[in-house]
Amino acid sequence: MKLYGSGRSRWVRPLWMLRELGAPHEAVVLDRAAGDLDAPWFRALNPTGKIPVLVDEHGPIYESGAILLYLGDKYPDRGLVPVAGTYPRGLHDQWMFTIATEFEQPLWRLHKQVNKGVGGPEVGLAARAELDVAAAPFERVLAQRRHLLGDTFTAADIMLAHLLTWEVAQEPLARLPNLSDYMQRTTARPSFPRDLYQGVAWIGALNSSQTR
Ligand SMILES: N[C@@H](CCC(=O)N[C@@H](CS)C(=O)NCC(=O)O)C(=O)O
Repeated sequence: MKLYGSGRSRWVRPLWMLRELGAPHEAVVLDRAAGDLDAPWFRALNPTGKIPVLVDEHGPIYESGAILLYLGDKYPDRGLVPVAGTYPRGLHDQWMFTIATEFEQPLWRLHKQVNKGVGGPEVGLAARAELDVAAAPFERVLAQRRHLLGDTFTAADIMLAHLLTWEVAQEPLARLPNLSDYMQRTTARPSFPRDLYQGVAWIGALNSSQTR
């Protein structure tokens, strides 16, 4: 399998997943500044021109959440995704979609407003308010569980934890102790692509919580 992406973008999600699975793969680093995402060969893999893209013997697949589910199903014995058709799988996918549609969206808008000037301050204010609402159920659930589904670490945790590593998430995280602890705990896993986070001050900042 080949995984295309770069940096600390959403390709961290499938990279982390592949490492959790112990699945043989080649990580292909693209040069976004050089226009790799616009190259015809890349558009043939993903017409949206975005990373990550996974290519296996069947062909390309994009959308980070879809890649995680695909990989989890491909390696069922590893238990990173519950078996299709079971209630735990329903709950797992419920979290995946909640993360992608409710949590990621305001965070992404906030990132674009703060770091790229997309929209005025009112866009940032609205995104922050939406984010508080979206984070509340996660903060409550993680008061009682180590991971979203309980004791077991799953692909949904990769989706959520990666979002929590974004710079723009750090200010809200300071008010969300359970999510903050969870981010430290999950990114302390040996399979987390820590090599991509050199110099990122908030990763590994709360050493005491990593032992929980
Ligand atoms: N919903 C998609 C979003 C993919 C996405 O927006 N990727 C960004 C990087 S994190 C990208 O490729 N942006 C285009 C660019 O950098 O030009 C997913 O989760 O895979």
